[in-house]
Amino acid sequence: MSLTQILAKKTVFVQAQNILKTVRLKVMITLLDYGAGNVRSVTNALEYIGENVKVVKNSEDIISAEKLIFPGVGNFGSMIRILQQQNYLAPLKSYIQSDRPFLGICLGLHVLFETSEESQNVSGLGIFPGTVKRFDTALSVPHIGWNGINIKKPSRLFAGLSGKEKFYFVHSYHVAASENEQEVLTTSNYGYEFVSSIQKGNIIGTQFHPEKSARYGLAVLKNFLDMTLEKQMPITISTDTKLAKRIIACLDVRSNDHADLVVTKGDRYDVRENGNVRNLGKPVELARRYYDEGADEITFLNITGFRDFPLEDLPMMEVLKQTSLNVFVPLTIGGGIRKYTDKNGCTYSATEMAAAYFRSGADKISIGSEAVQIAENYLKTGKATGNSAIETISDIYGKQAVVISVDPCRIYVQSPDEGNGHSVIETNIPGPNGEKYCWYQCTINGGRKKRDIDAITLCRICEKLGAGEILLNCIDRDGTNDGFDIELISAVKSAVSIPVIASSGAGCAEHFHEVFTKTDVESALAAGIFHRNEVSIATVKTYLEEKKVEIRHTDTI
Ligand code: 1PR
Repeated sequence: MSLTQILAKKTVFVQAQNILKTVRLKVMITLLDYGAGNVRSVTNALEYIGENVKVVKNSEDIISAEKLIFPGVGNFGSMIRILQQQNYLAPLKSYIQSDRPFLGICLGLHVLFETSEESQNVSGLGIFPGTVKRFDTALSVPHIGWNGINIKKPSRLFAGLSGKEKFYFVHSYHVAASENEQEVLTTSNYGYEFVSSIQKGNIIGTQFHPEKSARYGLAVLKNFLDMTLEKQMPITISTDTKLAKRIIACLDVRSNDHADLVVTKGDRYDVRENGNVRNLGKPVELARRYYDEGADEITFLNITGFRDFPLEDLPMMEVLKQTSLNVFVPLTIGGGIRKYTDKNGCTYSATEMAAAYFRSGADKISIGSEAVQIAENYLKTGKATGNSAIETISDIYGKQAVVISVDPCRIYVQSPDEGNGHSVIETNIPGPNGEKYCWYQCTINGGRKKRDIDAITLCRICEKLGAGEILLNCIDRDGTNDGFDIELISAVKSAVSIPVIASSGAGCAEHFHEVFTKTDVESALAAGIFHRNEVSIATVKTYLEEKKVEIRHTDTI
């Protein structure tokens, strides 16, 4: 055999060996889905980084898994109950006890503990001793948004990162930093220090959602899967992390007169110009653009959802599915979430509609018109029914998944007595007849119908029923570029203890600074200025940073 032939044979042999190695290394990632919440995000994130995903269909899939990820959402007690019903609990425990690679996300971290204050008398897996606790802070709960990490121990999880990155958190319960100190990888601060990731052998839990933490989150997922990585310490070791103020891009979506689904934008909710629905772009493309530009969250509002039936609105579901394929920040969807009877007499609950949105890639749903009707019923009887859309959806998916979208407008009055029992505020923006007082009237069906309930009362009732966040629009300011209605936002923010998203009226970066310094809102949303390319998300963030407002930097990897 000639030297050339020997070399050629050797090359083929080495190539074959490499192929074999790749096949052997390419382990299928098993994903534990127990039916509540958005496993689609995790699947999308894993597939985006080139992994093959298998979703658990029976207990055998857990037993035979080589790498298991458990993205838990919702309520601790109902998670354990469902795991038990599906015969997943014992196989999960024995998988973890065998020390094969496991990543538990959020509730998937909580399950590793003995108990949780969220559901007394329900036992977790007890891999770590201790009880998961409810946040006990004057800050808004749930803790929602992008927060940093304090590195406590070297690990492969944060290899290649600087330690200054922020990750997306959404939770009301946490693991105390004082427990299991040996195993704590990172802590974060929200009122006080809590555990944001933990590791014992190959068992890892993160309180934050890597699948929703943009490119740095994807890097964490990759690091978890790469068992060949050495333990590393990121360069920066911070000691106190800060929650960033979120900048949210909102896409009002509806069909135009040619039946194309378009992003539109109104002036005080009127989306037509010369009789035609304004067309500002395609939903999936715009969402992707805002993700790249650093949006901390993206909201889709199906603005004609009140008259359509969302379960038949397949294009809207498709928008979510397509967007979630490569947008790795939280996605909220609203519009038409209510009980509905179709033309064949079949009735669908609001929870079924929400479930369809979650399955299509939504992390949160927003309820508008239906929330007003739920609150009106509550006011009539003074009692929660236990079966309203707010209660049922938050019960299954967790309160953090339920946003209430409020569409109020100002009603001026000469004195507080003229408010007919509504929450009247004194205003610095006098009414047309010099009125110094106003209240904020709720509307439904995209501002078309006014209701006899004020925005402050609505938000209080919705919080009581289990809502996790308020999206506070303002019809008077919508599309005007005049700035947020600071008086409305301050009044609502001080009436509730859940996070509030300020919306409507942003016209320049200074307006974001104003709303973050004059009120305590956690986030601000805008539509028109972003769609019309008048101000970019990056410009807003740079301005806020110069003014010392905490923001999340757009990832550079
Ligand atoms: O009532 O549960 O079916 O939900 C319908 C949803 O659609 C509600 O959240 C409602 O706010 C929204 N909606 C309905 N009609 C309109 C409309 O404009 N005709 N859009 C509409 C409301 C308000 C904002 C907007 C901000 C920021 N859009 O979300 O994006 O005001 O705008 P800006 O920065 O340009 O000022 P349901």
